[in-house]
Amino acid sequence: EDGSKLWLRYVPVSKEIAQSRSITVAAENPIAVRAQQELITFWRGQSIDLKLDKKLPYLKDGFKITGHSERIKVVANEPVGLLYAAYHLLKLQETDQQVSSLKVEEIPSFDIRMLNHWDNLDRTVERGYAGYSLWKWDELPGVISPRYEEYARANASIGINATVINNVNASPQILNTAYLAKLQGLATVFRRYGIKIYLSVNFSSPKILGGTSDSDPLNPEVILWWKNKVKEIYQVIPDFGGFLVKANSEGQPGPQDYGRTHAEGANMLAAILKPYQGFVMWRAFVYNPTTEDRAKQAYQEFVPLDGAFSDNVIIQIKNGPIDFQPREPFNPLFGALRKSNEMVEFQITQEYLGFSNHLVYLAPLFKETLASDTYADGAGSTVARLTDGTLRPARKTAIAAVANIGDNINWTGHHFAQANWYAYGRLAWNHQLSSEQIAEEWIAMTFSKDKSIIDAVKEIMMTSREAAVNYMMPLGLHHIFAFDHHYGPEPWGDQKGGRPDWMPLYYHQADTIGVGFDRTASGSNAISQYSPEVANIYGDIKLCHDQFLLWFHHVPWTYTMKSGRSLWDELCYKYDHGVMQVRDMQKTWDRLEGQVDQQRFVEVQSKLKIQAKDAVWWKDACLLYFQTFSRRPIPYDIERPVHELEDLKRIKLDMKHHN
Ligand code: BDP
Repeated sequence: EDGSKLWLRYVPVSKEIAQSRSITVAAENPIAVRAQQELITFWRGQSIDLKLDKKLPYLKDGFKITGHSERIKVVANEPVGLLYAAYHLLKLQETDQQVSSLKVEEIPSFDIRMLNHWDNLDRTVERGYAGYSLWKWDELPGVISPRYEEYARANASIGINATVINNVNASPQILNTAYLAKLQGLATVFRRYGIKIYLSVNFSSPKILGGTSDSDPLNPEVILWWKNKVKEIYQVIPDFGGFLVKANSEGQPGPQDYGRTHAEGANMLAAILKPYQGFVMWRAFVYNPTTEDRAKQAYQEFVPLDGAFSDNVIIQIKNGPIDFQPREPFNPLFGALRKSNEMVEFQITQEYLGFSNHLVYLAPLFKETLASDTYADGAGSTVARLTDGTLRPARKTAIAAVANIGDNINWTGHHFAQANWYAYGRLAWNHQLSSEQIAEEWIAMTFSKDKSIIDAVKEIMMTSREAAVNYMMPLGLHHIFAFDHHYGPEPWGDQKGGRPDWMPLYYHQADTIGVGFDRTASGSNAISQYSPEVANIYGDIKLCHDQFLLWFHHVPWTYTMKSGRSLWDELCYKYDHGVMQVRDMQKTWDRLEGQVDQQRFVEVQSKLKIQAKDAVWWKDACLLYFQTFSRRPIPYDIERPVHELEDLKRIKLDMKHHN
């Protein structure tokens, strides 16, 4: 049990079962035939008829299942809908749900359900903690690793239908003719599972690859280069999805290098992709080391461009305004862009959540953002409804997340990190599902169908995200991790010569009075970027939820919290609680010894030990450091620090070798 099978543990049926029922498909299509094949091999129940019905466009790539004990009918509007239905049926089977009378209709929440790989061409993975890249460029296209198909199948089983296979910090070489042949090899495998390939592109590609004089998006020579390149791509990959672009961000080139706007850059590419039905995902992750609050910069950059983007451009926006922190308020761009397509970008890889060492179930984080009410179009304008087309019609709706997948035998480095890949796919398919429901499905398919085991594992998962927030950055603290690797705590960090907006001091603003970033009108006024209904709450120290308090306010150490404690005491209790939550996760897991397979039991147990030690490390580092400002005792009823602050400051991890 090395975890390589993920949640796909179906067992082939016996000959007798196979002969006792029929699985038919009324379509020639290879994806439809694959759906049939999966069911022939693994379905233990009654006969099934799969059928395409082009008269049901409202289903999109979803499906309808009706059935009774003798026969099940599956109808879909697209072949891939039949495949999704097959996995749906197998999920019902694997989670012991009844299939004797079925009435199911599933229509996906988002049209484009996408993974973003941050994989480099040398097979290292930016912020990847599960080994090297899955894509073996040196062997492609001659050798097609069986893992490509396993990857595609796993994605299809949860409804993912799009993948950006390379890093947003993109090498221009990905567009080289030699690489396009390799991509064709991948695309051929993915296509069988209804997955489209997209590419991250470097905005300077024309100049670097094509030798044009510059990469100005208005330069006809540059436009011609892109036209030819796009044509070449579609010749080898006719169903190519489009481009993802990180421009003028963290040193990447972009249209602003030539005095052009993000819209001019995006629209140039969009116009070229349009005849092929291609899309441009243009990232809003832009900020510069200016005096302006980093949390405000993307909004300031993009809101003035609202209305200028073509209809096949989707602005891809990180869930929060800073950068995938354990907890952030929603990004104020959601809803504020009224005439542009918007999509959420989540991060599944745990860059700021303990890498693949910490067990942190991310469904609650994803749901928190999706359920956030922006009030942009009145009450109920949640991030989910603003991006899924229900409030604002869009040509295509989309959602993306940065993958946590590598060539590690268990795919994601931590057995439980698989649950985050799974949960993301399930929420992209149906954002109404609850975190608990998704956890239950995943546990039943991955570990055990035993109710008491499901309950215990679910308890661990459901505690884990809040635990991580508590032991890392409670009460709205953010960005206080070590500057280079982002693993451990470094609230004291002020790397000489480094960008001020990459330093923890910039974000926590601790002094002898208090701690926290004043983003109210008396400070950076970032709250003004939210609708008044939201700003009134975030901006008022009395109304602001504890979880965002230090995100929006500089709060005195003596301030009385809702709990009645002082801020300082509350902070101490939060860190301590986080540590205790991890200890409880350990206890619950240890009780499962003998009930889950030994290999995964021990591997998870070892990782939980690291997590428990790291939680204490975070707690001690942050409390001892902040205590130098608060000059108050750590409440005597909580665990005493076991480290010296000066020792912690000396820890230097070489995280480059973390993989
Ligand atoms: C940050 C990562 C960096 C990415 C960047 C991005 O530290 O490696 O390139 O986001 O999303 O979180 O572009």
